[in-house]
Amino acid sequence: MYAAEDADPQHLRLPEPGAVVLLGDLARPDLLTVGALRGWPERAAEVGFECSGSGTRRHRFQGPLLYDVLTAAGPAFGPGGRRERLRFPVTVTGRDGHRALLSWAEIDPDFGGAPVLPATRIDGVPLGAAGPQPVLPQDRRGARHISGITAVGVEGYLPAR
Ligand SMILES: Nc1nc2c(c(=O)[nH]1)N[C@H]1C(S)=C(S)[C@@H](COP(=O)(O)O)O[C@H]1N2
Ligand SMILES: [Mo]
Repeated sequence: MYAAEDADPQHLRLPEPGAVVLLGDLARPDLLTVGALRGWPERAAEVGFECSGSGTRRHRFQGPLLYDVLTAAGPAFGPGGRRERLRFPVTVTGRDGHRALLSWAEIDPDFGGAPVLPATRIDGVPLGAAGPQPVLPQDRRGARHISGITAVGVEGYLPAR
């Protein structure tokens, strides 16, 4: 399996097109594919992103909640209850090096509760070899809708006190 120390997820060698490694401080690191993610309960999101060049782009995305997928991987939050969860960033890395940082609290229903998806379909069409794409319905701009992602990381960042 891949470890978080493989510090350059941009150059991870993945077993199939569209596969994404889920790594970090997790009990169950995983390999996410559109096929595997289609087994999860699905949400839909109608999203419009304002783009500088091309106006507002509207799409309907479907996929599981990122929160559910990451929770199933067993983040190592420790015994401190919900306060522990505030120390964990969620990183999303594209093959081209475009990256974004979310926080666990942003997607956690006890805090921000944003219904972020790894989308497996766009406008009804399966993403397949394009791989799952993060969709953040709360965003006005499309910059976190990263295409060609290779890795999602969940790592305790701030030391526990
Ligand atoms: N991998 C990758 N994804 C990316 C980007 C990028 O540079 N690399 N740019 C982002 C930005 S700034 C925008 S506005 C949207 C544009 O999405 P579109 O190409 O589907 O219109 O893609 C986002 N996803
Ligand atoms: Mo953008």
